[in-house]
Amino acid sequence: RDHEAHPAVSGEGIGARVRRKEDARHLMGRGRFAGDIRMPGMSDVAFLRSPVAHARILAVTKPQGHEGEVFTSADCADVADIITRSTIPGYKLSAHPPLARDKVRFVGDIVAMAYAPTRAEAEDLCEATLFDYEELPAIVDCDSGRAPGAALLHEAWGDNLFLETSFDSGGIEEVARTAAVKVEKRFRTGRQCMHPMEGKGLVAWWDFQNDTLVVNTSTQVPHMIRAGLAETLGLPEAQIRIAPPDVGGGFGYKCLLQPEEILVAWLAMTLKRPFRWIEDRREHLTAGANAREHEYVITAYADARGKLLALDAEVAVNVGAYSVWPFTACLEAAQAGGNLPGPYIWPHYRCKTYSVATNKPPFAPYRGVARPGVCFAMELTIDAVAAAVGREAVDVRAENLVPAAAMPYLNITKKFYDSGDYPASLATAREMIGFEAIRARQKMGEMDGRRIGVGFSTYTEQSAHGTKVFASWGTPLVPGYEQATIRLNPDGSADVKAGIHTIGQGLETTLAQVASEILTLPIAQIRVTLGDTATTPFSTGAYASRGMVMAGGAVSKAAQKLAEKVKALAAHLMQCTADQVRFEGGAIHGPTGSVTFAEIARAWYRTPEVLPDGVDTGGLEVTEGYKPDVDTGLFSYATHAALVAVDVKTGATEILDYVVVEDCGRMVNPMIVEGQAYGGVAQGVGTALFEESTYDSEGQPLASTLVDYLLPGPTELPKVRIAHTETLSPFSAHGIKGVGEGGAIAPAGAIVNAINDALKDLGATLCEIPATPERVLAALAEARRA
Ligand code: MCN
Ligand code: SMO
Repeated sequence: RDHEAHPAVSGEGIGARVRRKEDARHLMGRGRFAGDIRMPGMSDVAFLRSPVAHARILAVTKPQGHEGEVFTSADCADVADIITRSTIPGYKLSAHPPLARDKVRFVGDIVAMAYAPTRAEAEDLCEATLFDYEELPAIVDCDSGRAPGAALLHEAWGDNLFLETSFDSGGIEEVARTAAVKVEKRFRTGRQCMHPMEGKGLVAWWDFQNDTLVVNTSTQVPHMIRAGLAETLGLPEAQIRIAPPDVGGGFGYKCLLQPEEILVAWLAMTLKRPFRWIEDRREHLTAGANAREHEYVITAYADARGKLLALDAEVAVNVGAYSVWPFTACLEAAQAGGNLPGPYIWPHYRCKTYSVATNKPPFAPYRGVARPGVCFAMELTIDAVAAAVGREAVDVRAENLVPAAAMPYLNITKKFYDSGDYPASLATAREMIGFEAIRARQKMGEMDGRRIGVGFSTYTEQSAHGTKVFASWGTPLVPGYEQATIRLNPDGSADVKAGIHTIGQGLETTLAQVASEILTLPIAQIRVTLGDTATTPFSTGAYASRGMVMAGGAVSKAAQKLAEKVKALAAHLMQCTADQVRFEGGAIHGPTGSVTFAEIARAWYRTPEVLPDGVDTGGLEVTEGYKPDVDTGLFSYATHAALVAVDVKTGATEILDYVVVEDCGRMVNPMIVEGQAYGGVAQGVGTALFEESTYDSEGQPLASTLVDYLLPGPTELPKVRIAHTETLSPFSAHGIKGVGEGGAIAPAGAIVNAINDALKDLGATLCEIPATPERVLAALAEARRA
């Protein structure tokens, strides 16, 4: 790790490599997750799930003597279907009854719910509930979903497409006639589950004191979940409190309104007692929302040196049975179309996307959203263009990246790349991985007979999504703002409260660092409380790599307003003017002396009568909202480089070296940024080599345990060497950009390019992930046949 590159700045403000505040409780087992909550009289909830992928429900028989403890759709008629609207023209609405009504549309769709004193008893009640189904043909892949005469998931639609989009910059035909090089490729990415360390879970109960439904749910987006529950339960939003406990990872999975969440909350609202549901791994593997199943058909045109001229693409995404709330089923495909050109200059671009409804679980955002697939397809395309013109891919890549001199750059799909030096990041990665030495080593061959290869992958990561970005995506349920409150306490410490939540990504520390940057208080004296809708200002939530910029910006603005108030009081106490007051080392200095934050607080809270007229009577508490100076999001970027060894006898791949050169503007905490990059790479290695949620032709999930669904562990992960550059965004507070998803975007591109580099003498090329041993051997066999 590159610890020395950026020494901590003085103090604990922005840029300081301080230890995370939240880690003390987590490392000592003192965290409080949904599964840790105990309440008197609490019942456990279990769900009965459809065993078939597509069927009509004919009849239900509940176990005798337990009618009041088992619920089917008929018992919950007052629960509204999950219907997720969008303003995108042509988008088709799906209605997802939290308890299936007439039809089931995927294995795992909920058909009944039971509660009992223990989970085991609740599961027994589910098992004793019998359903008669009339099975219907299952749609499992995009081709059969789009085939004429296909069985329909949502009969009224007339086809199985949530949405089709097309983009055309014009000029493709002209280029196609004249371009020296034409490369045609098909790529496919496997379906994935998200596997946060803690699965989804919640406790819901009725608070008689405040006449309020309280939901302790493991979520990334508490304020949005409140709106979603209000909509589906028909309870006023003000009568719902979302008080999320600690969240053991979210990665996108926990930014949906889940049917289980609605149903458990409904039980608490209806029966006025506490209920709990904790997702188990099998539920997560077979019924929880999925991500990443993309198919690409790409034609790229270039000149004889590999200068990119035009890109013609089709993307189909297998998005499952229903639109999730609040993102719809179309986020993935629409993002894929918008992001495919990547960090490169493409003079012409045409793209059609299809969001295909299938009898699989719904699609949710997962770290990187569309971009891990997009980056994989684009980076393999670049290598294919380079192969076609007989040059090193790393050189072709460098010549086509948007150069620093062109920043800010509006790309072909109107993405506003605000700042950065993409070629420099590639050059650094090339140097760090030791590109020339690897080429020399390849000529010598490996002692153990394996083949080594090197691959690169460069991407942009849109971050800091605000109101206008979400509006342009057509998701009216997502407000896009962040706000924060800061208060100076009587003891001179500060409280920061924000509606965004902490999900493992470190905001408890980094938001304190932002406040410390302004006030110079040590972060131990800044308490950060997040997510509880009863005590925090309205928020959108922690996803889309927006937390640091948006909530950080709000904390910064609020702290600056608070600083003005403090300075006015300090000026009075020190008999000087406010502009003579400055903060340093947690104290307040004037021309002739200093006071402490505690003295200021005491003056306001305990002896307000001594304060002169004209002193602000608004108190020492400020709430502010924030948005960056551009409405288009801010773009971080990185280059990843991988060195792999492939065993052509077994097809196994080992990652020998891995380099990340990243730029997220000003790093608030470089240690956390490195953790983000490392964690993202771990998930990206899963995408590249291991993880796939496979289904048979009848829509039955085949990977229902962690023996079938392979997650990479420490032994599969490389030592990641990370280097940073800090190109400050000119458009955000402190020049900060987001970083939360980036690590997961690039690995598949870099690793599979490296595998293909290792196999290039044998004429084998992989175009599908995960690059399992079977797929490597199949590619080798195909090369031998050709
Ligand atoms: N940060 C920083 N300096 C910057 C940018 C970020 O120090 N210039 C730190 C901050 O602590 C910030 C974190 O890095 O919280 C991630 O930054 P940001 O990109 O703003 O992302 P969010 O805070 O909005 O977190 C969500 C993001 C997403 S979208 C996914 S998916 C993901 C990710 O964060 N899920 C995570 N990282 C995760 N990390 C953990 N441990 N658990 C998850 O569920
Ligand atoms: S997938 Mo991240 O929660 O946007």
